[in-house]
Amino acid sequence: GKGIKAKLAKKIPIEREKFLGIKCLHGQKIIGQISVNSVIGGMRGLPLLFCETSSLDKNKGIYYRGKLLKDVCAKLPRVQEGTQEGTPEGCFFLLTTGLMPTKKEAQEVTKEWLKRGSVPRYCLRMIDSMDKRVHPMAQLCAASACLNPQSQFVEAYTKGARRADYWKYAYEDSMNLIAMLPTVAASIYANVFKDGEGSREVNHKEDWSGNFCRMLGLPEKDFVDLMRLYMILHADHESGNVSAHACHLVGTALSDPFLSFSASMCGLAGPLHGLANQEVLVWLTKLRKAIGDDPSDEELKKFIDDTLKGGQVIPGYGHAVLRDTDPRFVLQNEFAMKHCKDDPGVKLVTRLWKIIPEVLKKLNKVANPYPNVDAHSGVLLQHYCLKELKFYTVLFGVSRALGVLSQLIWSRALGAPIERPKSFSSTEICRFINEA
Ligand code: FAM
Repeated sequence: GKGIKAKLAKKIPIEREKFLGIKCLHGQKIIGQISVNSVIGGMRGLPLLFCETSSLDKNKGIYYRGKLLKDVCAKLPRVQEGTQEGTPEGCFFLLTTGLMPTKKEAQEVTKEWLKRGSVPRYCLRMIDSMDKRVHPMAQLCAASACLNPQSQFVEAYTKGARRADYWKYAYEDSMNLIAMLPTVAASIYANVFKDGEGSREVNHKEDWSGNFCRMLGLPEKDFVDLMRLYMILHADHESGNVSAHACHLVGTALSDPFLSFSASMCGLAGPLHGLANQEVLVWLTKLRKAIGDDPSDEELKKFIDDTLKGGQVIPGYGHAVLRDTDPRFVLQNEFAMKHCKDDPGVKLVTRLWKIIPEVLKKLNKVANPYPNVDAHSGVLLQHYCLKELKFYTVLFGVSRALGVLSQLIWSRALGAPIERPKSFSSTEICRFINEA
């Protein structure tokens, strides 16, 4: 069979068998320990979650379906004429099915999304009625949630569908939601920043990213390529980060994919998660104002020192898991070197990549002194004239949909039960401590 659904229909029964086997034979095996710190410290690093689509290795980097991100980017088929990047459509095929798509298979996903891309009028009316002061991320959350009357999952569930079939409806809803996201996001952008000026027409000659960029009013070929790359790089990051976990958690209540994605975006909107890319640009802007576009190494080091002395962190540096330069930073830098190496912002980011780690290492406490994904994305978006910082997290969110919804389909396929960990009061924790 062709297409993602056919591939899933073949693979899911096999994976279910495997799962059942693991559960029956090894379900009681202990693979971790829970400390008091785990309970009160955000469950950091606890081996608690299941994720089939992607994984992180602290030294080797990020894997999508067992393939290093840089190989994923190199191998995804180039679909449009003249493009240098693979497509997010192909990436979604990989994340859901675990298989690298052929060119034709990636094109099929594009066709599917074009077919499903028209946003119901009532949803666009709701977006249009929003006050401009509502943050673009809050608008994205509202818009995704309000699409819930479209849910085939809700309809099937209400009619008493079999549990074994839930994934099929989760798949349909996810495909429809992803297909609609460029129009939803571009409408938010037009309303908040361009007095409502902008197209909402889906052009069937363009792919998902091409349509998105054109609707944003930025149809330049290289920017579309950047968008393809950006959408691939930000898609998936295991299942323990806030946006992925929020989607999964809400999904286990059998809330539909529109609501689950909305919850995911509420989490991405936080300053410790999706908002960090914005802070990098704020910091770089301050730096350029203070010491200019072409400062000496000494001036840069002093500016970095002053930031640290002021009690602030260097935004875009460090990572909770990775212990080397974030591959997503490297891939964006490779793009920048190909397309806009003379851009002053790009030059600065590239120079800082050498200088900041040396300074951070001297603090003797930073677990990872190297840049993360957020250190680079802003200057690239600025270069192509997407200047509105408040919109950057929406781009991240559109991309993240690919990962969290792939995970959601698999959660329904494997019958992930409702999440319900046990909680303890401080009195109970003290009792544990006294008993230990
Ligand atoms: N600049 C200065 N100090 C830093 C630092 C940085 N970029 N990164 C870590 N440290 C400090 C950190 O504040 C801590 O100091 P204290 O013990 O005095 O509190 C110490 O180094 C150890 O922290 P860590 O173990 O290296 O980092 P964590 O795992 O606790 O936190 C980050 C990881 C990403 C939150 C942290 O590195 C940070 O705040 N970075 C800057 C902000 C940033 O870029 N966030 C975006 C992360 C991105 F990947 C994303 O989620 N979108």
